[in-house]
Amino acid sequence: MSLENLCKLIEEGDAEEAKVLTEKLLKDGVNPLEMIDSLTKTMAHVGDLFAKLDIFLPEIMLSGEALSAAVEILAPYLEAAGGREVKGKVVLGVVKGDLHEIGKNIVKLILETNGFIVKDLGYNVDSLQFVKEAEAMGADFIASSSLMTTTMPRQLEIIEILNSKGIRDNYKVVIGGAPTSQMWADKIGADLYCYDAKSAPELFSAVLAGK
Ligand code: B12
Repeated sequence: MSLENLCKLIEEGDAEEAKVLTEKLLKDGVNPLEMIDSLTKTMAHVGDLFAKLDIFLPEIMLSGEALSAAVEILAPYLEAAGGREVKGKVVLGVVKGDLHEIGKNIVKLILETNGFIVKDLGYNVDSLQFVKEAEAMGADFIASSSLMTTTMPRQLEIIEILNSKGIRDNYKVVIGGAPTSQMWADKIGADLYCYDAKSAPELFSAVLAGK
């Protein structure tokens, strides 16, 4: 049984078998970050099937649940690999109107296991709440996830609120999520776009160091 089999189980939405195989692959020494990469690609493929009407919402939901179940098994293995020094404070959430939280949960896990303190605001988070929570926490980063073209403008809204309060320079604004891009980050004036969760710790540190 290989990583390919695990991807198949996620696609089929078989959470129970996915958990068993995730455990087995980890014991066989497969890198947990490599697993997350492959599973993320599988979910993108599931999304394409949905877009083509080859599958419907219940199937996506089952795949999402299976992926979350696998990530739960992966969590302690990532934690074991993490560092201890505090590298920065992050307010993280999924923007208003958007319920896609799996990617955000992975980002949280990877940041935390790499020495960042993360305040997880959950999903469907009002733009003003990102800002209020960042002020309350004294955060270094405001990081938002958007999975739909219809909710991406909320990432701009967060920056507009910071500008209107005159506190834009107090925070590094980070954006992520499948439909977002470097081009979108440049357009809205975000400090950082992250393509995936794996690269987040290094990129966050570089942006904080002004590199
Ligand atoms: C799973 C899923 C769902 C699940 C969500 C379950 C959950 N608890 O999260 C359910 C079934 C609930 C769902 C519902 C809907 N969905 Co949906 N869904 C998906 C799907 C298949 C996968 C998303 C996912 O979890 N991927 C896996 C994770 C790990 O990847 P990721 O989120 O991209 O995150 C990675 C990176 O992007 C990055 N990252 C993400 N965020 C951030 C943030 C920061 C700060 C950083 C640093 C990095 C980062 O790190 C992650 C790991 O590397 C996508 C397809 C796709 N291509 O994305 C469609 C998709 C996003 N959904 C879509 C749609 C249309 C819907 C619905 C409207 C369906 C409907 N008709 O009701 C509803 C909307 C609900 C809402 N209001 O949000 C469309 C969106 C189209 C658009 N407008 O852009 C997509 C693209 C499918 C499609 N091709 O049509 N969905």
